[in-house]
Formats: sequence, structure tokens, C-alpha cells
Amino acid sequence: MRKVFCCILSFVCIFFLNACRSTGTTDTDGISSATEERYQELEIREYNGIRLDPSIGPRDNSIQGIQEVDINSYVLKVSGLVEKPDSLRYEDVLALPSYEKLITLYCVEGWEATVLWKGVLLKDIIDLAGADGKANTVIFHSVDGYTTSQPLQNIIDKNMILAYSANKLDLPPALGYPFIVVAEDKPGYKWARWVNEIELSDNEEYEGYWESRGYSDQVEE
Ligand SMILES: Nc1nc2c(c(=O)[nH]1)N[C@H]1C(S)=C(S)[C@@H](COP(=O)(O)O)O[C@H]1N2
Ligand SMILES: [Mo]
Repeated sequence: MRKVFCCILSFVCIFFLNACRSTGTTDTDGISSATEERYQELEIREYNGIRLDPSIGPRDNSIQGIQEVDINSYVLKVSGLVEKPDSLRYEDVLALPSYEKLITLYCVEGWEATVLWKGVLLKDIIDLAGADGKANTVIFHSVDGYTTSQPLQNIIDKNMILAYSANKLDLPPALGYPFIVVAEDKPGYKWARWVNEIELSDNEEYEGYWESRGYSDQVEE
């Protein structure tokens, strides 16, 4: 019995050793070669003495794969409980005051990435349309049909940004070009990528794509 157990154990060990080898060796800085390969040309790797992770994650889990957005036909709608529904083009968003934030994305699958984001305040975009007094929830819609939501107050209090740049480069398609919601302190599924509609709502119970499939909506604020 013990022999069989040892045998299974060594198979498991060999399997993991091979798995590690295939994801690359780790150099003295603690960066594996697999991680190294994910950095893009001209991407910055350090900010104020803190090492930045590549702005492309280890593997894509998007519900419909990576989206390629045509920026010439792209519009960002601000809809729902607003005084004046709005449609912004890419340049309209970039013309708003910009903010930089160093924030870590944590995916429920167990990986994380610390990236220097640059973008505009979500509340500045919402203010252009004017939130109705009844609005308490913001629902993000994306070109791939993905949706997720957050309390309006949280977005305002945290000065949350809609980012168009990561580690000093335009967002790569894998990260949501043209825009990603940098949902700081929230798990990865709250970070809507390829956002094309920001809907103001009074439905606090709204559940987005992953929330309606069992991921908690009641995550730490
Ligand atoms: N439009 C859109 N945004 C999305 C997703 C998606 O499938 N579509 N996946 C979410 C999840 S679960 C995570 S962890 C982050 C990062 O996704 P990635 O693991 O595919 O890089 O994007 C989030 N935003
Ligand atoms: Mo995720």
C-alpha cells in the first residue's frame, strides 16, 4: 500500500516539476521567463521602486475571447437614469482630466498583477450625462456581452478610473482596449474590459455575467 502511495506521489512530483519547467525558469529578480515574455515593447516595468507586472495576464479567460475594437466606429454610451444620455468617442474620453493609479488586479483564479493605470474618473464621465437622483448602481456593458455592476457611491468615493493606458502604453486588446474599469479593491470580474456602455440604474440587486453565475456581489468595498 505504502509502495503504491510513494509511486503515485513521485508521479505527481514529476508532473509538477515538468509543469514548472514548461512555464519557465525563475531568474534572480523572481520573474519567470513566461512572465518576461508577456511584457510588451516599451512597457515600463518599475514605478517608484515597485516592480510592475506585465499588463497582459497569464491566460485569457474572457467569455468570448479577446475583442478587437475598431476605434473609428467605437462609441461609449452613458445611459439609463441620467438627465441627458450621452455618446462619447474615444477622443472625447481622452480629453477629460487624466489620473494615474498603481493598482493590483486580483483574479479569483489565483493570479494578480500590479499595473500603473492611467485614465479618467468614472464620475467625470457620469457627470457629463448627469446622474438622476434615483440612480444608485452603475452597470457596465461590454462589446462581448459581458456585464458587471458596482454601487454608484463606491465609484465616486474611490475616485475610480476608466483606464486607457497600462504601464505607460495604450491598453493592449487583451486588457480591454479602448477602456477597462479599474475596479480597485474588487476582484477581477468587476474589471469590465472593452466597455461600451455605462448604465445608471436604481436596481441594487442587479447581477452581472459572473455574479449571476455564483460569484459574490457582496465583496469588500
Ligand atoms: N468584457 C469582459 N470583461 C471582463 C471579462 C470578460 O470575460 N469580458 N472577464 C473578467 C475577469 S473574470 C477577469 S479576472 C478580468 C481579467 O481577465 P483575464 O483573466 O481574461 O485577463 O477581466 C474581467 N473583465
Ligand atoms: Mo476572473
